[in-house]
Formats: sequence, structure tokens, C-alpha cells
Amino acid sequence: MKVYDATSIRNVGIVGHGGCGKTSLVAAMLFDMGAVNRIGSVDDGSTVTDFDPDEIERKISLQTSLAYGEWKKNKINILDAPGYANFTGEARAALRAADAALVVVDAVSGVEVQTEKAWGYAREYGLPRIVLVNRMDRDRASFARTLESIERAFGRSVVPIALPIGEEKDFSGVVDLIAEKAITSAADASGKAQTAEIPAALKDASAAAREKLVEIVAEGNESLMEEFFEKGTLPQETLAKGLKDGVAAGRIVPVLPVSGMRNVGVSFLLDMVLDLIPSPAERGEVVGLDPSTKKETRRAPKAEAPLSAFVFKTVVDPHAGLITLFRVYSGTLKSDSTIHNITRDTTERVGALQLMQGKAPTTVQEVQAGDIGAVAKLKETKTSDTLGDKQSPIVYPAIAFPAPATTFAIEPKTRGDDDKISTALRRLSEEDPVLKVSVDPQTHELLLSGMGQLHVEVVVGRLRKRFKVEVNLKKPKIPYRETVKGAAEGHGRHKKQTGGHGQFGDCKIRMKALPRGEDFKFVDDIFGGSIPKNFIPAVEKGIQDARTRGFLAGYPMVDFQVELFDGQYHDVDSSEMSFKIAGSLAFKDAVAKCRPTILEPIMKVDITVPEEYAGAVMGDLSGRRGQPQGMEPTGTMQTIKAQVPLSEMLSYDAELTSMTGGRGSYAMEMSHYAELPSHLQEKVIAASKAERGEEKEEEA
Ligand SMILES: Nc1nc2c(ncn2[C@@H]2O[C@H](COP(=O)(O)OP(=O)(O)OP(=O)(O)O)[C@@H](O)[C@H]2O)c(=O)[nH]1
Ligand SMILES: [Mg+2]
Repeated sequence: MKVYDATSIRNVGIVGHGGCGKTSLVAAMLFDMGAVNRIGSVDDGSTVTDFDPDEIERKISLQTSLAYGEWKKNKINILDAPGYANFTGEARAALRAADAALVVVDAVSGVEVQTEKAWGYAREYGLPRIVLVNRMDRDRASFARTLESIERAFGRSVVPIALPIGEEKDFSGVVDLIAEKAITSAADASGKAQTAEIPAALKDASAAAREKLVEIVAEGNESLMEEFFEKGTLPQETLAKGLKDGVAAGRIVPVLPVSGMRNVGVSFLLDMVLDLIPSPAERGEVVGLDPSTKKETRRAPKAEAPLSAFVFKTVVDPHAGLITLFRVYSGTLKSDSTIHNITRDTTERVGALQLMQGKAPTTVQEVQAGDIGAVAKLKETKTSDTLGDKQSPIVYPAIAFPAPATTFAIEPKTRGDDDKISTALRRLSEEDPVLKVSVDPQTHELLLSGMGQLHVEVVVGRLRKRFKVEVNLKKPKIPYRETVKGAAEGHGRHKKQTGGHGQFGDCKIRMKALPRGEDFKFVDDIFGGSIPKNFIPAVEKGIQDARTRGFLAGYPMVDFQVELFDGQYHDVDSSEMSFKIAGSLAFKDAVAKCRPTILEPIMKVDITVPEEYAGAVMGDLSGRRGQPQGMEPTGTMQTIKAQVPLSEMLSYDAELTSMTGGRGSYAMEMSHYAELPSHLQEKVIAASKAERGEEKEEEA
């Protein structure tokens, strides 16, 4: 395998809305580059980059995968990211390792929710972009209409660099506006594209489109502007150079039509990847932090520089174990070497280095600055770690993964499988940093949180297939809490006279509500020794124990204060146990007079939907006791902000999908606790009684 240096590599991330044809397009790119000998198809499960059994079964991408090929002596590394909202974390990881984003838009649907998300990520990472209007061969495909939708969403920076020759089933080639020629797909099976004269019917439209392109390119550059005014146009070389600079600066985003499945426009796309996207060398120095001084430091993308590499993904392979995918930013990573994990300050042994063509590895001796590679069996390295040279350390910023929005309680179908599940989930969350596994401290349920129902279901499938454990998913129990609204005194007296030693403890407390979030405060206000000092902690302990068991429905009681102000004791019969019991009796006595109530968790929710659904989503939220907090336009979408009780959001993912035809997404995080409306309190109390009754039966 040839080693490529930083001047002859392009790293592109392919992103866009779910199902817009990214993986099929990658299949065609690989075919045109000669990396595979037939075009893989998503529908029959034969693509290079959708290789996971779940991907093949569901016919969608679930994780970012790598592929590469050689085009005109350069290596093109492709990161094929999933498009579905449930896997946006993967798209972020893909773009983190890329030098440019190919943003794919469907020629029928135009810009969609995840197109805008992907665009936003690419901007955030400062990546040059090319927009591909894909699936041009479909019925009702329209380049002009799709372009309008792209301009509406992304503004005037987008400009076509090619026009389609024919549309729908007649889509047969593209007009290259830079070189002013036609590139048509081959009629034979070779797949080799042919160049030709621009068809007469497209001459005028092409001339007009080229003029627009020339104007936009000249706009950003004074000397080009002068040349443009002088000659009325720009020659091909000048135009190409100006365009490349504009793309690198993010000032211009070229648009071109393509069909991955029919392999039309793909060789032109590969040319444009080479011509317009900066190589790692051209992207220049990369910025990170010196781990000891925390100061900004830089690395040149040169093979001779000290090593630095960033881990953008880890994959669990059934045979090879954990595989680490990395991008080398500087220096050269060599097979069979020892390197440093700078993030964790540990040493790692590197075995055989590999290049990944989907799931198929090719062993290489080294991976140079600018290139992307893989290595199996690193011990401690995780996603977002920086690997490098201990003597000249640098750390690159971690990938900011989105917070999971949907939580399920998970339990084994077979009793006793709990440990197996925990171990398996830990492994799976190493591979998928968006996944969160936790145990609710209050309800003790094992919780699995993901971006949405689909994400969690995929994880459940992996538990079954890879780890042979079957689980049930349930709606998680709501961690309700209890509190009091008033102030009152309470008295607790524990007295028993059975045979020899008696038991005696007596205490009086004042209880009052505290502001939300203050939890619990205990004040010792005993004067004159009515309870001896050594028994006072026992009273507090008794109250602490009682409050965790709650009063109304068994939920922990919070946000109140207890002052212990009086009591009685007996020289012989008093004990810690007696005062603990007295404390809990006083607690119950006081709570009953203090207007106890139930609190529920309220979530902060951001829902992003196309404008036309905003009204319906708002209406639906009010049915969920939601309180709108405002609306913000984001591109052609609206982001609705609201506070909604957690109990109303348990199956929101599925409901939002059906409400918006899969065009909405949402994020959710804990906001605060608020009082549960009284008509719902009765239900919660009844449910908890029923459940505790069942538990007692089970115990008996
Ligand atoms: N007509 C037509 N169909 C296509 C084309 N490209 C892909 N498809 C079909 O569109 C569907 C989705 O294609 P994929 O390549 O999986 O799309 P994707 O963008 O990778 O999907 P995700 O990764 O799951 O977001 C499949 O049924 C493909 O056969 C195309 O150029 N023309
Ligand atoms: Mg895909």
C-alpha cells in the first residue's frame, strides 16, 4: 500500500438528512476510483460503508464508517455518516476528522431538518462545504427547485458549479461550468465518464449560470474583480483558483447535481473534491492545547513533525475487539511502536496499523500526517483522546456529543442477567459515546438513554446479537418527590415496657418548608438538656430514614427544615434506637399537619421542526401541560423552547415522529421540580399503593 503525504490526501465527511443517498453515493465514488469492482447497493446490503448486520437489516446507516480510494494520484478518505437524527453524534465525529463536508440534499425533498443540522456542524468546525443535489434520477427530481430550497436555507454563498443534463429518468450527465464542457455517463458498463460539447439546448442556461459563478468568485477578490471588469469573464484557471480560495474560506459553497445510484456526475464530483477541497497540508496548522500550561499550541501537518493524532471513533469488532479510528494531524504513526495517550497520560502499545475499507482492514507500515487510520487492541484509549509524543505533547479538543433525549428502563428477560447487561452496556457505550447508562438513585432502575427510540432499539438489538442477552424496555418510573407547604410542630414518643429493660424516647420538633432545591436541614435547638447531646444524632437519623420513605406515596421528602426544640429521656430506658423511633414518629406527626404534597420533575425541552409544524407542536405541548418559553427561527426551521413535565415526555420521540413525518427532533434536560397538580396527585398515590401492595405480596 502506497503511503500518501499531506499534500496528496483529501478527507471528506459525507453528511445530510436520513436516506438522501449518502452511502449509495460513496459506493459509486469507490467504484469510479477503482476501489471496488461493482457499485454496492444499500437495498441488497452490498455497500462498503453499511456493513454492520443491523445496518444491512434496517437499510440505514447507524454509524460513521471509513472508505478510501485513489483519484488522479491522490488519496480520498471518505467518512460516511448516518443521516437519521438519532445518530447525529456520529455525524459530529465524522466531521471532526474531515477537512471538508459534502452536504447531500435530496433532489425531490430539498433541504430537511438534518441537512440544516449537518450544515451547522460543518460551520461550527470551520469546514469548507460542497452541496450535492443527489438522486437527480428520481421522479419529480428538480435541480432548480432544490437549489431554491438550498438558497433559502443557506443564503447567497451557495452557487452551482454544474448543471444537470436531463432530469428524472433522463438525468445523464452534468455541464461543468468551470471548464465549459459536458460530462456524460457511459452508455456501456465501464462506468467511465465521457467529455463532450455542451448540448445546444443547455448553452444559454450554462452561460448564464457561469456568469453568476464568475461574479460571485470575483466579488471576494479585488484583482479578480479587475480582471473580470476588463474581460467581462474569467478564464478557466483563474476561475478555478478563485473558487478554491472562496471555498476554503467558507465564502462560497459550490452546488452540483449527482446520482449515486446511477453513477451520474460522480467522476465530476471526485474532480471537484480534488480541485476545490484543501488537502491537510493546505488546511495548515492545527490548534490544540499544551496539557501542562493549558496554552494554545500548534502543529504543522508534516510527516517529520512530532506525532499527534486524534481518536474520533472506536468500534467494537466481534473478532478483532476494540478498533480505534484516528486521524494523524502531525508526524508519522508507525506500526509496532509505543506511543503516549496524552489525554490520559498513559503509554499505549501500537500493533499493526490499518486502513479501513468499510470493515475490511489493509495493514500498513505507517500512517502519515493528514491521513486516517485504524489500530486494534489499544488498552485505555477512548473516543476524543489525543495520541502523541510524550516529549512534545498537544491535546485536541474533545468532540462535543449531543445529550441523549430519550430514556428507557431496561430489565433482563431472564432473572439474574443483570450483571451481564451492565457489562454489555458498558462495552456498547464505549463504542457509542452518546449512549448513557445509569442507575436511578431513587427508583433503582437501570436506565438506558439515547437520542431516540430507534437509537435505544438498535442497542437492544446489539445486546441480543453480540452479547446474547434479552431485555425488556419499559417506560422509566418517574422520580417523584414529596415536600411540605406549611409549618407545624410534631411530637414523637416511643415507650415500651416489656420485661426487664424498657425503651423510652420523646422529642418535639418544628417543621417548615424550605425553598426548592434546599433538600433538608436539621437544627438542634435543645436548651437545658431535655434530650442528652449523645441522643440528638439518633433523632436526626430517625427523621432522615423516615423522609427517604416519604409520607404520601413513598417518594423521598425534600426541601424542609426540622428544628428539634424539646423532649424527654429516661436514665435507664433511653437508647439510640428509642430516639430514632421517636424522631420518625415526630416527623410523621408534623408532616401530616404541614400540607404535604408531591413534586414532579420538569424538563427543559428544545424541539426543532419545519415551520409548518410549529403550530401543531405548540398545541400538542399544551396538552402535555407544557409551558412555552419562546420560539427561535433556525434556518427554515423553528426551535420551540418549553418546559414540560417528564411524565408527559416518555414516548415523545415516537409521537413527534408521527406528528411531523420524521422531520422533527428534540433535546431535553432536567430543569427543576414543581408541584404536581392535585388531580394527578391522587393517581400517583394510588399507583404507588398498588405497587407497594404487590411488592409485599411478592415478599410474602
Ligand atoms: N433513485 C435513486 N435512489 C437512490 C439513489 N441513491 C440512493 N438511493 C436509494 O435511497 C435509499 C437510501 O439510500 P442510502 O444510500 O442508504 O442513503 P443514506 O443517505 O446513506 O441513508 P442514511 O445513512 O441512513 O441516512 C436506498 O433505498 C437507495 O437505493 C439515487 O441516486 N437515485
Ligand atoms: Mg448511509
